[in-house]
Amino acid sequence: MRYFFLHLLVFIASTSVAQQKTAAPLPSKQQLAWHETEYYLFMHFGPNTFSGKEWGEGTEPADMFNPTNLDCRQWARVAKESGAKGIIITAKHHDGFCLWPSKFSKHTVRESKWKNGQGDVLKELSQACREFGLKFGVYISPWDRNHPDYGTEKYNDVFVGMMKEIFQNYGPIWELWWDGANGEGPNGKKQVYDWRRYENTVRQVSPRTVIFSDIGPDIRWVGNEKGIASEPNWNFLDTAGFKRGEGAPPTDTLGRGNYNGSLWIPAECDVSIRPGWFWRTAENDKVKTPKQLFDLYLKSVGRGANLLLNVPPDSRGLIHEKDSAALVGFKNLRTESFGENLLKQAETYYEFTQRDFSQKPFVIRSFDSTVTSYGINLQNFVVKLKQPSKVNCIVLREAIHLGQTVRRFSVVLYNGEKAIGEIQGRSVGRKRILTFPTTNITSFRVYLEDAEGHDNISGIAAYLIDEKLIEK
Ligand code: FUL
Repeated sequence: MRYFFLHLLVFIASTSVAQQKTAAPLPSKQQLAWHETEYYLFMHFGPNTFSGKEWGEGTEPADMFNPTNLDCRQWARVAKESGAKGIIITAKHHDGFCLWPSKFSKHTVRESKWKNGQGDVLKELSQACREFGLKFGVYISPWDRNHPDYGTEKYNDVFVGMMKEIFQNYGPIWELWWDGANGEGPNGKKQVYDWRRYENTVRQVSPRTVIFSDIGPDIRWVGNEKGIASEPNWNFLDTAGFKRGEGAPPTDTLGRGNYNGSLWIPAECDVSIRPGWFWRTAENDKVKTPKQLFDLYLKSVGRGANLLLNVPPDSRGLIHEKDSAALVGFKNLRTESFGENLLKQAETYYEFTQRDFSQKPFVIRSFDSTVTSYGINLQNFVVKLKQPSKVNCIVLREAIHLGQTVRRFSVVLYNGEKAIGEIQGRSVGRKRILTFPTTNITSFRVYLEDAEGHDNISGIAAYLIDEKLIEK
């Protein structure tokens, strides 16, 4: 803790973009854009929606898939209204049923009664996403309990062929979600997945797609299915020697990342709004409440990760009323909570200290959590509020295009000269939401400890949110 600075009366700051050395690795352009998507929906849909199973056997008749009223525009509208930035659909789950008429399978929408075999969920959903300005992503399970070639080398051709079909017919595909599961197929054999070939295919056919799996290459699994990121959460991972699925790093490593990891592979938190991944009537009364969803938001997005919230369409082919109501409530809580940045009212009162005292005092303008284009290179700084205010939430952002360099920080709350509270943490990353008991403050200081002189805080905000949302 650098209390040395506490007694300094002169606050000096600089707006210059920190261009000193940044720690490698850095995010790719696609990863940076992905970070900004923050929260989006997962949709598990397929024969399981009609059978009530979580993992279909692959022997379910294709006719089982028969939504009575499928409306992908409704899905997109609900997603949009809830503030989600995209939708990732299970194009093929472990049961092998394809939601598009793939020429590589005989177990698809084409073989179902739905729309007399003329339907195509990927087509309808990709169009709806485009119409509503949402990103479109696809989950595709390499494990296939239906395909006769599964367990043989030929299946790798099938899987590659399916991915190509998807990219060519329904692209652009924003995120591709690879499930690492590797069970037995209809012939009792497990497949030896040719991950290298799969990855090369995606890079070749759709270089802008970000690929998720336990170990990336672009986005990693957070190590749990509860929607919770670790604190700290490093955007780095070492993948050498690890495999997808059973050979993946321990789940707590996936959660935290590697402090000095060699690759930029940030965490995505997947979780379902219901107990299961697929819709079933019995769980209509078990939909998570807006408050629970808000709490997950704090523990995922608020720890620098992204939130992938599963909202499974029902057997009508619609997002159930209970789920859409919860999503609207969730959206409202975020709007109410983060609608008024208390630091915005008095931007001329921001004062920042820097070690270099030769500079003139400088007031930073429009310094809020939406600023991403620059960082300020400070060891610590003070934020003075215009008037004493009740605060229980402070949000920090790091200019991650310059890397993730903040390794430890603390925020000291002041009322006048008196320090009345302190919040400590380790990682900041794309966004760090700190909550604490409501405190009446006049200023606070942010200390970037272990700073090496190239830390880049690019955004800061303070809020007073409903205490019920953050009570322990
Ligand atoms: C897991 C699957 O086995 C679950 O069914 C679900 O799709 C989840 C998101 O990934 O690996």
